[in-house]
Amino acid sequence: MAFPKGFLWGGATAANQLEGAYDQDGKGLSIMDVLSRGSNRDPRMITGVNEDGECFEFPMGATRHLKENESLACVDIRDYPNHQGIDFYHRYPEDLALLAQMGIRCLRISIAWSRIFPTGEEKMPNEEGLRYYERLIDEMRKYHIEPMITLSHYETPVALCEKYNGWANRKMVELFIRYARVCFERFLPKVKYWLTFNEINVLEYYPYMEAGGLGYDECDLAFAAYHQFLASAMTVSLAHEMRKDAMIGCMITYPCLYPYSCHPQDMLVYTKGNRSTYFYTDVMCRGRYPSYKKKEYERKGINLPVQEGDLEKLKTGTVDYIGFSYYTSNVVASSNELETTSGNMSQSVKNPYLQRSEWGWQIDPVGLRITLSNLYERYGLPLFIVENGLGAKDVLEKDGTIHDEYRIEYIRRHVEEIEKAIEDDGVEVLGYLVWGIIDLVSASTGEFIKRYGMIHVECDEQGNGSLIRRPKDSFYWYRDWIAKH
Ligand code: BGP
Repeated sequence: MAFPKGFLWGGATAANQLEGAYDQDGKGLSIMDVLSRGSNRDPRMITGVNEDGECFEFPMGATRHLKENESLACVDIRDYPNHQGIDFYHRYPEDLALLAQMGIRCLRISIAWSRIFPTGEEKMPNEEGLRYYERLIDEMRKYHIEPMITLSHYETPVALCEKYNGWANRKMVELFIRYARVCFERFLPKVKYWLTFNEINVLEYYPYMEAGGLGYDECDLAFAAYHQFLASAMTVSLAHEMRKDAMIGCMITYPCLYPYSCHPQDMLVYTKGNRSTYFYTDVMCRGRYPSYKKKEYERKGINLPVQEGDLEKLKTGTVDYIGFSYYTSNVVASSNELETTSGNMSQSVKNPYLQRSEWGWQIDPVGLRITLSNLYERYGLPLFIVENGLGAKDVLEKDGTIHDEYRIEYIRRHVEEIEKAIEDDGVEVLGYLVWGIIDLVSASTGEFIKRYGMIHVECDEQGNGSLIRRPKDSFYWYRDWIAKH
C-alpha cells in the first residue's frame, strides 16, 4: 500500500470561515469581519464609516487607501457571512464528534489573532480566547485527532490594518512574534503541526486578505513579503527552541501551471509565471532570495528594508515542510486574447482538456501529481496537502440525505494521484486534508451555497436556517477510504 503508516488523513478549516461569534468573549474585529457577502459576479466589499458617520465601501481587490477620517466598520446596508459562520465556536463538540465518526486523524484549524490580541497591541492576551482554543484542542485530542494550526489565515486584526496598513510595516513582525509566542507557550506542548501564513503567495492578488494592507503598490508588496518571510523564519526558530520535534510549515496555493502551447513565448510566460509561486517557497525553504527576484527589484528600484541580522534569521528559520492548497491547474499564454476562466484567487486561460466546477475552476487530478513532483524535486522537503476539495451546490433531499457523488469523484481521483506520486515518483507526503470538511463560508465570494463539506450545514444564502449538521454521501465514502488506507 502506497500511503505510509501514520499518513494524516483529515480536514481543513479556518477560524473566520466557520467560528462565528465574531464579537464574543473579547474578540476584536478582524479584516474578514468587515468584508461583505459577495457572489461569483459581485465582489466582496470592504466596508467602513467616516468621521461624519457616512458609509463607504470598495471591492476587496481594489487598490485604495483608507482616507484619514475613515475607519473600517460593519455598515447596515451590507451583511457579513463570517459573523455567524456555522457557529462552530459554540457547536464544536458536536462537530468533532461527527468528524471522529468519520475517522479523520488530523484537523487543521486556525487561531483568530484578534481573539488573542483584539487590536494586536494589548499588553496581555485575552484569556477567554486562549481558553476557547485550549478546549477545542483538548476535545480534538480526546478523539485522537491531531491538530494542525495556522497562525494567520486571512485574520489580521482590523486595528493593525488601520494603524500600520498591514505587513508593509515592520512593526507587524514584532507584534506577530509576540502573538506566536503566546500561542506556542500555551499550545505547543499539545500541537506538533503548525503553519505560518495561509497562502502567502495570495499577497500579490489580495493584499487586504493576506496581509491586511490597502492600496499596496509594488514596493509595499515587496516589503510585506519581506516582513512575512522574516516573521515566518523567526516563528520557525522560536518553535524549535520551545519544542525540538515541532513541525512548522509554510503554506502556499499551488495552481499547477501549464503553457498554452509549445511556442517558446508561451514557455517563457510559463517560466516567469511559475516564479510568482516559487518566489515564496524559494525564500522560506532555502532561506535566501532567488536571483530572478533580486534582478526584478533592482530593475524596479526597490530596496528591501534589510536590517542587521535579518539575512541570518532567514537562513536559519527555514521551514520543516511545505503545506499547500491545490484545487485547480491554470494555463498561461503569451497572447491575451484567449478565453479565460477563474481559479483559486487567480485567472486562467481555458484548458480544452479539462472540465470545470460550477465556479469555473478547472478540475485536474493529474495536476496534483505533477505539483507533488515539482515541489519535492525542487526542495526535497516533506509535503502536506493542507487543502483540496470541490466547491459545489448541494441538494438537501426531503429525507435529509445529500447525494454528492461529484465530490466523491473529485476527491477519489485526487487521492489516487497522490498514491501514484508516492508509489511511482517517490514523493514524501505527510498527509491530505479535505478543505472545508464541514460546510463553511467561502473565502473569495463570501457565499454559503459554494459548499465543500462532507458534513452538510443547514443554512441558506442569507444565513437563515437551523444550522443542523448532516453527513453527506461523501462522509461515508471518506470514512471507508480512511479505514482502508
Ligand atoms: C483557499 C483558502 C481557504 C478556502 C479555499 C476555497 O484559498 O485558503 O480559506 O476558502 O481556498 O476557496 P473559496 O472559499 O474561495 O472557494
